[in-house]
Amino acid sequence: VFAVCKSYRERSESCQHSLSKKLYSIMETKSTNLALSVDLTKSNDILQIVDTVGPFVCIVKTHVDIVEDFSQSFVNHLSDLAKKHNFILFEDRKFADIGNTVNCQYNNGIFKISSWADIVNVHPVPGEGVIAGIKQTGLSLGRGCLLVAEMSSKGNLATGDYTKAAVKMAENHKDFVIGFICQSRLTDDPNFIHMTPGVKLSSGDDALGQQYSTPEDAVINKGADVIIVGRGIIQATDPVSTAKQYQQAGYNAYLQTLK
Ligand code: 5BU
Repeated sequence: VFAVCKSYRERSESCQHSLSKKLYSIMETKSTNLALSVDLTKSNDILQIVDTVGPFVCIVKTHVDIVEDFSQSFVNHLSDLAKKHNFILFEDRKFADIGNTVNCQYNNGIFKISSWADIVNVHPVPGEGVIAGIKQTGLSLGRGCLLVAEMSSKGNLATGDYTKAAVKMAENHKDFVIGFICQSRLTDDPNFIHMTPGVKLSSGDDALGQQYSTPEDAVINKGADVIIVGRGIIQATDPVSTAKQYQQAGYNAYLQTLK
């Protein structure tokens, strides 16, 4: 077990970024470390599941570019639900270009991501410019950014020195980088939140290289602060009761790390 075995309240006090503080206080208030990855293609389906599962999650993660009927009204509704149920919006855009281009992609086009997403993530592969590009707009809006330091997919290249370099990049931008998408505990610095995708109640994989671990494995062995769950919930017969199961499994695992 890793060294950061602090309660959400303590973590909230020992991190700097206002968004991290907000996230930890949501996690504490709602007793949840569950992020819902709402990978659906119709805005009404997304809004419906988010409204019912919202009480059990601290984050809703989107892939806005798969929404067929995207509109400003969809984003307004999603933001209303974030307020209603007290969760944070994370657009899983994985920016990966030069700073100027990612800044344009963050602000413009149909999605105008910077106007509604509290958190986005970036691949460190282009170098620090990718962070600077997002930060140029995001910092003054109070947004935060996660670095994809490791991936859950089979054969991915985000390992070893690449992952170490990602941690260094994050340390150079503590005012804006609030953590990592990762598969292991990368640092004990309380400023960095570790979020882990590839989580399902039973481990295994899918047909396209996704590799799953259980909530317990992710939190206790891999050191995840937040578990990210997509199909495990959205493809369940009863997404609400399944979300509760993930919430409980994730939260109980967290409680075990405090012992
Ligand atoms: P799943 O249905 O629980 O497998 O969905 C996982 C989500 O997390 C999906 O939106 C992916 O794009 C996202 N993801 C991931 O699975 N693995 C990674 O390493 C990263 C993101 Br980064």
